[in-house]
Amino acid sequence: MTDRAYVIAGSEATGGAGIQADLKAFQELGVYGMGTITCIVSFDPNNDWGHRFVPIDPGVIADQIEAATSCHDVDVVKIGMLGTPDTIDVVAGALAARRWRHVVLDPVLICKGQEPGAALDTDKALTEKVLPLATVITPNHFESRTLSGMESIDTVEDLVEAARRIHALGPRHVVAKGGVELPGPDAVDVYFDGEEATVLRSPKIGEERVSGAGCTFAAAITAELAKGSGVDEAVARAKEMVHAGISARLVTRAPFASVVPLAP
Ligand code: PXL
Repeated sequence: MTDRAYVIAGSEATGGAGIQADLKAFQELGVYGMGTITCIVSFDPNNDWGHRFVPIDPGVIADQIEAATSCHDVDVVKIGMLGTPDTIDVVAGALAARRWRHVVLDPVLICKGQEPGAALDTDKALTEKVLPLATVITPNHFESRTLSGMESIDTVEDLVEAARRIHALGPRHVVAKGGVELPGPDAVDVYFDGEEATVLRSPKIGEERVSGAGCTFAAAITAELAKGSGVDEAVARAKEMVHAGISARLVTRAPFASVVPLAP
């Protein structure tokens, strides 16, 4: 296990999503993982499993990034949930200060329990400061609508259009995920590399969202890139991993199942 990958993301204590899922995916794909925590999300079983959200002090985030990047020679990083404009500032600054072969951005936009006003500021800061640094971005259906400015995404053609529009915001590679929100029997993703749009499909496994699927997808892309795969190959392998992980999902006491990151 000599290839190394880095993740800057939030903690999600149940283990389904966030940095817990990311590091499992790295390990499963044979990559040594290191991680920096940006915020702590604790689902609330007494309040409909809503998110309790606590940001980490920006200085502590900077310290973690300094520790990880000083200790390890690493040039591939995944960015997960950031959560506040202050966090985005410190992470964007740290990213810009180094050369990265790949920055994989999972643009986690809203978190239940956050003020809608704060969420808008966060969306704007993410779009302005982090999107242009990303080499790969993996928006889900909601994030694709928000980032593309499209009112609805109902067909594969709409998803292709969203991927093209998001590409124009700066990232070199876009993987727009249809998930269970895009009607039809398949989970469809559109990979756009700036020239060509490729449609990836796998049969949907049920119609319910599974916690951590998006985190696992972006983490698996990151791990594969760390091992030297091309982006197209990394995306295809990540899709296989998410399919396997959703098939093996854990039923929990919460009203959602949790993905189990499994190498395909
Ligand atoms: O799945 C999105 C996500 C990412 N990161 C953290 C989360 C969640 C969803 O709950 O809590 C920390």
